[in-house]
Amino acid sequence: MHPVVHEGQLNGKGFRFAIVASRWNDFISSRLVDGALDAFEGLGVAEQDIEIYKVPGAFEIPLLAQTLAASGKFAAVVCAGTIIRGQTPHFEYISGEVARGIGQAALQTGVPVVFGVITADNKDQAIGRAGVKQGNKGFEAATTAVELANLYKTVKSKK
Ligand code: INI
Repeated sequence: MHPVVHEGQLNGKGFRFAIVASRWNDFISSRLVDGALDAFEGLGVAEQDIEIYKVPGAFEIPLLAQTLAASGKFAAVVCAGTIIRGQTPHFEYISGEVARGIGQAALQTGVPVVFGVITADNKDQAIGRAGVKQGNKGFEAATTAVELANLYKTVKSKK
């Protein structure tokens, strides 16, 4: 049997994307944004088709991501932030809420909202996930966003 397999292409040309980035641990989160921009550029997304929105902390990411996804302006939304266990006794609550909220933003809007948030035990671990290319969670999230933009375009065109 050879059923049809649908997979999103890694071509970002003509799609618009939003990045929601939090400022907590900005020395790491800004590297995630750089990684996302690097991936978008490599996949052919035009600079004018990318908008970056900044929020104070990761806890603020889901609502803005959901609002942007619901706006109909973007093919996908990339979320970038850094939550470090050692910095807060609320680590589990914040991480859990952010992950749940980002997932819910996608489900409630029908627009891909991609999880590019680092949840790490310590600063070194977080830095290790904000390196170059495949070692950068922002790069990975933007690549996922492009793939999903293409996949959903295929799915919607088949209605
Ligand atoms: N926000 C983060 O993005 N990362 C963290 O590590 C963090 N810690 O450690 O507390 C953090 N807290 C702030 C939170 O996201 C909200 O901005 C704040 O609670 C206001 O709602």
